[in-house]
Amino acid sequence: MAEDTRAGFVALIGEPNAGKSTLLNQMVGAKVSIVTHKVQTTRARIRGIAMRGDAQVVFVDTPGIFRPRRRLDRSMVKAAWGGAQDADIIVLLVEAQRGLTEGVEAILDTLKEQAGKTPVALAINKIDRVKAEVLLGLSEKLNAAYPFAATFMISAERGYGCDDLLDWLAAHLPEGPWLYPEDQIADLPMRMIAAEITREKLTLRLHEEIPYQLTVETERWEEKPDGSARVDQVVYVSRPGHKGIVLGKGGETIKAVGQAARAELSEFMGRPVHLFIQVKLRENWLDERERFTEMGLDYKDGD
Ligand SMILES: Nc1nc2c(ncn2[C@@H]2O[C@H](COP(=O)(O)OP(=O)(O)OP(=O)(O)O)[C@@H](O)[C@H]2O)c(=O)[nH]1
Ligand SMILES: [Mg+2]
Repeated sequence: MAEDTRAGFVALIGEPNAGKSTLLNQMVGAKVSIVTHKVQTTRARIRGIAMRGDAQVVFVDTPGIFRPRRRLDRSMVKAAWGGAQDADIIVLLVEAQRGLTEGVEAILDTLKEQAGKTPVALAINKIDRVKAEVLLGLSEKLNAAYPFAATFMISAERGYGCDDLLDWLAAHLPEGPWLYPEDQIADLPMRMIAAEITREKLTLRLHEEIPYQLTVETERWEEKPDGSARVDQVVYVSRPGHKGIVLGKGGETIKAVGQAARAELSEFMGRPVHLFIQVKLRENWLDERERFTEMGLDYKDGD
């Protein structure tokens, strides 16, 4: 074992839609965490692993931090702060065009109480969307509001500034042995990745509150002798009217979702997948402990 290796956890926190999952995927070089243009896409902590020289950087993608209303929302926000607390370094993502919002101020207040000795780096994201002049002022304002250990201007989507950020993180992690095998890129069971991919396709196709009222679970995973896999999933919806909407006219919505999810899952695994999705009404799923456990959330956190 090399003596001068480094390793540790880097928590990505920020408001919903700041680009945390996009950044995790960019750093890992593969799509590990789902991304949509909608807020509150990520529901639990998702680990993605990047190697940089002698350092292993374990990124922890977290749900966006917002003012929670439902049990699920409260569990998500707790999971985000839990990720920050367990991390060696915290990266706060702030959207360049939105700037120092009330939501960001609230996050800074909690960081002041809770970050303790954990260094917090600022990453101003989506710089491709604003003029350069805006960035300097925003960086000054944010640095006046919180003693960040470093500031980076990035585009998680295009990769701008991401190398510098990764270099800095790698250099600031504690010395120690790597935490995962060198070639591992994610720490999430395959059945959960599969469920997340389907939930992404549903979120992209369905409108208004429907994506927030459903969950996807992989119920069965069967390896076939020919190297393919059969995957059975259930979409739970909480309202009687939602089942028909998720299915679509003549089942066309769920069919399109299934095709898109199957294509992505097959590509991720590098082999064929046969995906079967059922839609079930389960009015109380948002109050069921087992559903939270399946998502990787702690039910008690919602109390
Ligand atoms: N233009 C631009 N868009 C970006 C960039 N990074 C992320 N996005 C977009 O911002 C949206 C939200 O990205 P996500 O990565 O899902 O954001 P998130 O912070 O994980 O969101 P939650 O999981 O809901 O908290 C998506 O449409 C991304 O494509 C960027 O650097 N530039
Ligand atoms: Mg996310």
